[in-house]
Amino acid sequence: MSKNILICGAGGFIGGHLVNYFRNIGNFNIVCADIKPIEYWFQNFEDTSNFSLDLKEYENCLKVTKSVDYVFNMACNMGGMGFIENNKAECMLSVLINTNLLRACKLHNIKKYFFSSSACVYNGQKQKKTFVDGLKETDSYPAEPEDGYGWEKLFSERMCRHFTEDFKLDTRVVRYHNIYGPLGTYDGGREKAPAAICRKIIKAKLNKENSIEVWGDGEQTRSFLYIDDCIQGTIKVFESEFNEVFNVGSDEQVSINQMINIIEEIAQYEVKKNYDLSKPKGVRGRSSDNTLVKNKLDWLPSIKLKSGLEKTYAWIYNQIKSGTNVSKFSRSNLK
Ligand code: GDC
Repeated sequence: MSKNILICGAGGFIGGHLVNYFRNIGNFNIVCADIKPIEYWFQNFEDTSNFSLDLKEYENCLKVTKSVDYVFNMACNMGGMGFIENNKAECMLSVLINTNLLRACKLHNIKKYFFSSSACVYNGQKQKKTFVDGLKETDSYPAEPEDGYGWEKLFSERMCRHFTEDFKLDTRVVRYHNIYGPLGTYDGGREKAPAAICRKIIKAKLNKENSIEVWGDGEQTRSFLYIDDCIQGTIKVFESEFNEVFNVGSDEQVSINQMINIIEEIAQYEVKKNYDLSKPKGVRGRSSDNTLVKNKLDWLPSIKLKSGLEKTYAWIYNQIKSGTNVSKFSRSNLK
């Protein structure tokens, strides 16, 4: 018997890849929902039921969760540091999406609910050095998450937990650590560092310019997870029997300068870095500790940063060269 799956945020980067994953497996009726008009979804397919609607509204949540077995909530108003640092209220309003989806899932007796949380829930005090120990799942408390976006994610994680405890709704939660790859945002203000740096180096190369702007001093560190690993980790957690929170991230910690060097190598083009210390920088150092996910689920990411960046660079290069840009939709059009 085929299963009915709802993917919220299906027009976004991770959501779009997840829809495609289930299409390739087959035997699923896939319902897709996203606030963006369908023509602006990163990936949209004719063999899925597609809805463009605002999941902050309870009635819309009721509509799309009807007759569904499993729900993936990948929907939120988000972006890289440039977006989340300057749009805290907008980010926090995503609490309505998760809250109303949970209420609708409870009413419709959904079998399992997945919530996509973020490394931004982690306590800022543990991210003050450049190279840091990987963040363990327990490092989110005592709570001092990223202001705005991180607080919403931490609160919504907790809401999932209480829907499980009080209403027996089966939930799964993961904390994504900076997911990157093709078919994601690379300009317009919401892009994260891997896509932004690829775009800047590609443009410099094409326009024969010799420098790029880098936010901060470039010594801040992150770990980046390639989208294929992200989907594998997501499925692993979703299918598991454990309903505690798991990191889905890489522990290959690099400074932004090191990542730039890798992208320069891929591009075969060197640039001078103009460091702008006034731009949003976020935490000083961040990486994922994967002990729990390895021990409990026997899962670790497999794609090295260089290899993921090669694919990402090639996709962005083709987008820029061909003048197409799937990430051109601006949500301000919706207001
Ligand atoms: O935007 P992001 O990838 O988000 O930035 C990583 C680091 O790269 C920051 O210190 C930023 O200042 C630096 N950086 C340097 N140049 C640039 O041109 C640039 N653009 C961008 N965007 N950054 C640049 C993210 C959140 C996400 C998500 C993940 C979870 O924070 O924005 O919403 O939840 O975390 O890990 P980052 O890693 O700080």
